[in-house]
Amino acid sequence: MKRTNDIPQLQDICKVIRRHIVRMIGEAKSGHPGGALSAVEILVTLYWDVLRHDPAQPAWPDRDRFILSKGHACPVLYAVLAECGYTPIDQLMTLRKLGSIYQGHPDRRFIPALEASTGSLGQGLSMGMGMSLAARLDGRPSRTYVLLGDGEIQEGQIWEAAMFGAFHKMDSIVALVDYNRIQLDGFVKDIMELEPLVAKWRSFGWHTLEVNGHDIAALQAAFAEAAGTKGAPTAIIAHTIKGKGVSFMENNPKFHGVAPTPAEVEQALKELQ
Ligand SMILES: Cc1ncc(C[n+]2csc(CCOP(=O)(O)OP(=O)(O)O)c2C)c(N)n1
Ligand SMILES: [Mg+2]
Repeated sequence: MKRTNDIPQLQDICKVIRRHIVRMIGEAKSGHPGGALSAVEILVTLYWDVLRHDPAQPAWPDRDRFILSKGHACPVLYAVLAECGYTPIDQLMTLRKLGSIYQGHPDRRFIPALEASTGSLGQGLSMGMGMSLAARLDGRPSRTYVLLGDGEIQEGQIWEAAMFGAFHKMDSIVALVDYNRIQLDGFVKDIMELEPLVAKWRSFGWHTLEVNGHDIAALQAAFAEAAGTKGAPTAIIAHTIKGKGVSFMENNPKFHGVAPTPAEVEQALKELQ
């Protein structure tokens, strides 16, 4: 892979990733397109520009860690890991098939480059805290980034981890909330409202930023600010659109966990030229 901080180049990579996501889930005939598409700019900015990592040495002890706590969105992570060179691109279309390394939720038994097996929502921030604390105790420079869903953070374990992070001054961890405003079968505001969300994270002692999660320059600035923040963890509330990039999936709760039909895949790929 060739790292870059150039926005047009990163946007081109996002398009490649979105095309993989749509094709993979279409081929599998099952999966979660909406929350994979909403997180594309976040993962691409991290993997191509921000994270200290090296696909040639996945076990490098000083690497930064990324945890996809909202594991159901794994097609975005699989496409990113494959494009970075961690895993085979030519197997992406085996998503969710028996024997595939690309299972329906991320599984470290099949992909050692994953930092965590996820999919049972609510656990990723706690795992990230452990990794961050271990890096501190070992005197390593590693930073930890955890991507959470907005529906996911209705879980109590998230707030236990949030308390831990502030109390232990975990300034090497960043919690990202993919604030696409839709959870499994409807809008967050109708199921269990999170607002005032920024005030919640601040009241838990986190340095808290709000960005447009599809604006790569804004994400780069937020990651830089997080890296410069000492004595407190950073939360980045990323406002996103579920299904981003595919007109009929955007902001449509149906595409949380429904695969596109072959005709819908074709239509989506036309839109993602
Ligand atoms: C502990 C747990 N409970 C329930 C589920 C089933 N589940 C999968 S996705 C999802 C909704 C997640 O919504 P959100 O966090 O907003 O994800 P996104 O919108 O980013 O797809 C639920 C309830 C799960 N995976 N884990
Ligand atoms: Mg959501």
